[in-house]
Amino acid sequence: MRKTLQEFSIDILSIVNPEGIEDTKLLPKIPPQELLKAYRWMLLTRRLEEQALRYQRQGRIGTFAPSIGQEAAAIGSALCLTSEDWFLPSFRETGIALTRGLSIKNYFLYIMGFEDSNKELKNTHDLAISIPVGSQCVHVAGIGWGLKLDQKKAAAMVYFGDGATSEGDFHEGLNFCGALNLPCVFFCQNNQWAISTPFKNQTASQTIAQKAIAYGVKGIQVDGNDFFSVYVATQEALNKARKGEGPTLIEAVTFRQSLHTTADDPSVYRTKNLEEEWKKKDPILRFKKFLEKEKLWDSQKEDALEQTLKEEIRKGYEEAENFRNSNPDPLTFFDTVYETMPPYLQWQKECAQKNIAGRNVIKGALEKPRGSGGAAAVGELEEAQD
Ligand SMILES: Cc1ncc(C[n+]2csc(CCOP(=O)(O)OP(=O)(O)O)c2C)c(N)n1
Ligand SMILES: [Mg+2]
Repeated sequence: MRKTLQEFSIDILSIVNPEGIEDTKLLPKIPPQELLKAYRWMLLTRRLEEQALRYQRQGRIGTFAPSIGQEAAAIGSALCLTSEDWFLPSFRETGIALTRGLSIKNYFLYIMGFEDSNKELKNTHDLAISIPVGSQCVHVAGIGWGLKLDQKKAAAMVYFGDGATSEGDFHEGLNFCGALNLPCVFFCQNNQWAISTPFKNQTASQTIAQKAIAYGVKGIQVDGNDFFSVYVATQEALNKARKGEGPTLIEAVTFRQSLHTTADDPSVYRTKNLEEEWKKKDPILRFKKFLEKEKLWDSQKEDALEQTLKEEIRKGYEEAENFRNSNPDPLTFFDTVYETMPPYLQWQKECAQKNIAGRNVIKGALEKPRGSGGAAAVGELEEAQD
C-alpha cells in the first residue's frame, strides 16, 4: 500500500502591487492618520540609514547593517505589535526599533560602539540587537513559554533573515514553539541575500514559509514590499498567538537594496540589472503612490516631511556626538549582560579598566580569579600580550 498521507499548501498574500490595488477585498481598514504615521516611520528609517551611510564613510560611526528596501516589511509588521508584546530583533531592524521608542541619539550611539544605547531597553519588552545569526529564534521560544505559563494575552515576535533559516537555532526554536503551542510569530525578512549567498543557494525549498509545515506550524508568504500584505498577515498571526492558538511563520519576500553591512560591496556578487528590477518594487514609492491616489499625500507634504526628518536626524546625531565627546566609560558593555555580574566578568572588567588606564596589559599582576572563565581569560590576556 502506498497512498498520500497528508497534503500541504502555502498561501501567498499580495494586496497592493507596484501597479496599484490587486485585491480590494483584502485591503485592511486603517485610519488615514495611521497610514500617514506608517509612511513617516518608513521614510524616517530610510533617511536615517542613508545619513548613517554617509557618516560611516566619513569615519564618524562604525559598521552597521542598513535595511534600505525593507521598510514595508519592517513597519508593516511593527505597527501590529503592542507594548505588551515582545520584540526580538536581528541586526537589520532599525525601523521596528524606532517605532518601539529607539531614539535617534541611541541609534547612532550603538553604531558608535556605546552599549549605553541599550540601557533604555530596561523595563521594555524589547531585546537588544542579536548578531549571532538565528540565535534569537531560540530566545523567542523561552519568552513565549513564559507568556504561556503566566497566561498573558501577549505575543512574542522574532525577526531574522533568509540565511538564519539554515541555522539550527531557527529549527530548534520553531519546533519548540510548535510542540508547546507557544504565542510566537517568526518573521523572516527574505531579502534574497545572506551577505553574498543568494537565496537559491540557501535552500532547496521553494519558500521559507513551507519550512513551518515540518513543525506543525502555520506558514504564509507575503509580498514583503507591500505594507498592506505585511500588516494583514502579521495582525492575523499576532491575534492568533494572543488567543493561545499557536505560532506562525511569516516569510516576507523583499530585497536588500543596499549593502549587507558597511564592510560589504555587493557589486562583486550581484548585477546592477537585478538591483534596478527591485528598485521598481520599492516599498516606500509604492506606499506613497497609494497615499497620493487616496488624496492623503502630495509633494508639498512630502517636502515638509523631508525637512523635519532631516532636522530630527541632525539633532539626534549631534546628541550622540556630544555624548561621545563627554569622555564616557567605554566598558559599560560589561554591565548590561547579567543582572549580577559573575566573578570572572568582574575580573575581566577590572583587567580592562587597568589596561585602558595605563595601556598596559597586566601580566601576572592580578591573581587568577576564582570561578569559571577566569583561567581561560588569564591565558588569553597573556597571549594577547605576547
Ligand atoms: C552564527 C553566525 N554565523 C555567521 C555570522 C556572520 N554573518 C553575519 S550576517 C550573516 C548573513 C545573514 O543573512 P540573513 O540571515 O539572510 O540576514 P540578512 O543579513 O540578510 O538580514 C552572516 C553569515 C554570524 N553573525 N553569526
Ligand atoms: Mg537575508
